[in-house]
Amino acid sequence: MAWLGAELNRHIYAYHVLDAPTIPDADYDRMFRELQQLEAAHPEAVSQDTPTSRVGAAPIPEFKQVTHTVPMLSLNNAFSPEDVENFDKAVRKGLAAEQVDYASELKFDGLAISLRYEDGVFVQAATRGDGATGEDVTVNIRTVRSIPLRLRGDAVPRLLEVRGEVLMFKADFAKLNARQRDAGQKEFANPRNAAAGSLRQLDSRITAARNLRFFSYGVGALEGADLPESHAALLDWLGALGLPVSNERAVVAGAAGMLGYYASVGKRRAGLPYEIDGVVYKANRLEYQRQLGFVSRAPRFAMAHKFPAEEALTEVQGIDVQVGRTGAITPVARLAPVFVGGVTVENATLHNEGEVRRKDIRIGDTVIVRRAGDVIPEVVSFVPERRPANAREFVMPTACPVCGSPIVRLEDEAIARCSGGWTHCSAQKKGGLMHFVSRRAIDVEGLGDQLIEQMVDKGVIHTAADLYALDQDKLSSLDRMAAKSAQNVIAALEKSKDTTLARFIYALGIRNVGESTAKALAQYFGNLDALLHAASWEGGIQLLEVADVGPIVARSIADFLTDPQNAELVAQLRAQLRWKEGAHVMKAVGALAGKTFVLTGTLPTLSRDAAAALIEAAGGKVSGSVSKKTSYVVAGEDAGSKLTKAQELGIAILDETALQELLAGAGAASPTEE
Ligand code: JCF
Repeated sequence: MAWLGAELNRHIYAYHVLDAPTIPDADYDRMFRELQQLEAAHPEAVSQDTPTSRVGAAPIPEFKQVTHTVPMLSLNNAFSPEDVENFDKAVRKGLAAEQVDYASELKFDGLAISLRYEDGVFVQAATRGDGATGEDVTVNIRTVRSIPLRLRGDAVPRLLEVRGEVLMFKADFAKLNARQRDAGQKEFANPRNAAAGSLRQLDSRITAARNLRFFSYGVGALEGADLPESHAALLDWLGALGLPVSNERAVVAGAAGMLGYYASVGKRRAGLPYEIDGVVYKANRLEYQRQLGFVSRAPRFAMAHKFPAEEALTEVQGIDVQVGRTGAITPVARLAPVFVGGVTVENATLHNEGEVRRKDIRIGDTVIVRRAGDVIPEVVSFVPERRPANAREFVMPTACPVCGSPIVRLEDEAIARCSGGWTHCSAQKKGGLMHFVSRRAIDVEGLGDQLIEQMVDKGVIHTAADLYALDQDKLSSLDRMAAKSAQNVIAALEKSKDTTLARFIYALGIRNVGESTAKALAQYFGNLDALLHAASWEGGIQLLEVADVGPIVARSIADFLTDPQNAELVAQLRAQLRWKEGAHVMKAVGALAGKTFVLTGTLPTLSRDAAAALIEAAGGKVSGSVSKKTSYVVAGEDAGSKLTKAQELGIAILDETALQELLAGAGAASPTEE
């Protein structure tokens, strides 16, 4: 039992703290079950740090209160560079020091807890509560796999209280909400609430299913060991004891160093796997921390520098729909202006009709609006207590508010679309043009949204090709268009003619074709004709050869490029624009590389060309005649002499099913999937 427990704890540490799994899940599960059986038979010998205690336990009636031996502090907040400079000034004054080094770390947006280890064994966990007393969440915290049940190493202190933050990663939050949704249960507004809701479960088996994480950031009570010299060394020490410590930290010099750290974290904030609401600075030397001491409930030696809040409350004054460049109809909440994520927000997306119903957002509701990074603001949820009696439900229009065409929604698609198309619907026309000229597409500098709107409304342009027919005369008929500005627009259009195939493909605004797919297509086909040819042949099956192009994307490309109006536009544009064309080289990479196939007879579902395309997509070659070099002959109904020859030469013969199996094994994209 002791051996199994120690082994399992070692694997848990490797997996959850080091992120480096050491055994297959199945082996782990087998050992785990064996330990559970032994413990059931020998309850007197169950170890205090047994990994089986991590699955949670039967519900408890209530949480007990815990009095913290060393109070859990809060931090003073800084919101501006001046606040940080004043903090540094006060610290230097307090220490009579020229310059001070600060340990800088992330301020995780979770819940503060305190973990108690006696002789290296985890014995208690408590929430922060009011800082003096919290709640006993020991059984719940046991389920957090990255928290060690026994500290590592020989020199463990007699008593150690570790302070840190429990949180939920963004990906786990998204998965949890998807599960809640499927189960018809309430979704959480953000990862912080999800973490809090998961930790404060009287039934710890629920906590066990939620994948909470933990990062340590400090120490409370300590006996039987000396603290290191600095905060940075303290965190290293906690890491060496087997506790999770974030490595997103730095020691920086003075106010300039702190502001530099703040800016660098701010840039990476959206890409971090968890949410943070700021950064924390602490005078790095613990001796300095002792000298500086505390004011009321917060330390003088530390400061939290907050990022602008990403969520705020405001009122929904109306819900309209917007028509995107692909005709997508998006419900948009019109909001009472609110400052969130560093800007004033008046509109927030509700994504689609299903989302409005699911979140049950009504006109008149008070809602949580979220603006994270540069992502468009969205409505997260409404506040039930503040719903007025006259709150009105949103009604999805049946006709496009811009062109009046019917709004259609395909089965299985969340998005409703205007059926007018860009030729009919000026919203789509404008959206398509704005996308075409945008910086990452054809890049026409200084041709703004308002100008495009005006030109479409006045009928000066209809398509992207019309842009290149603009002249001084046509432009000067527009409002706010001085001769100089008109010249600038013409010069920018001229300059934009030198482009790349990838930019051109992206600029077309084909549904599901973003920048990276456009690049992959340009790279694979090398020239426009090869792409057009692939798109027009067998429903675009050849497009599947391009990495990352699946059946849905291939269908969008084929539909777009074979539409007569789009084809004409492409022809007009290629006459205006210039890019370097390359050869279309078929590369023989993939699991069937080096294998030669011969097709004969009629296959039950695949045309000969489609079968050949699939084989080539997996790197194989298709040849017309059977020889000793042939790897496989694929034979269908009415196969003739090629089949006979293959039988004579003893070459492997496949039917369509066997071919499909071979392709599936080769990981080739199959058009019958999805
Ligand atoms: O990550 C945090 N939310 C965090 C909170 C980090 C810290 O270093 C803290 C804290 C709260 C109090 N330090 C103290 C003293």
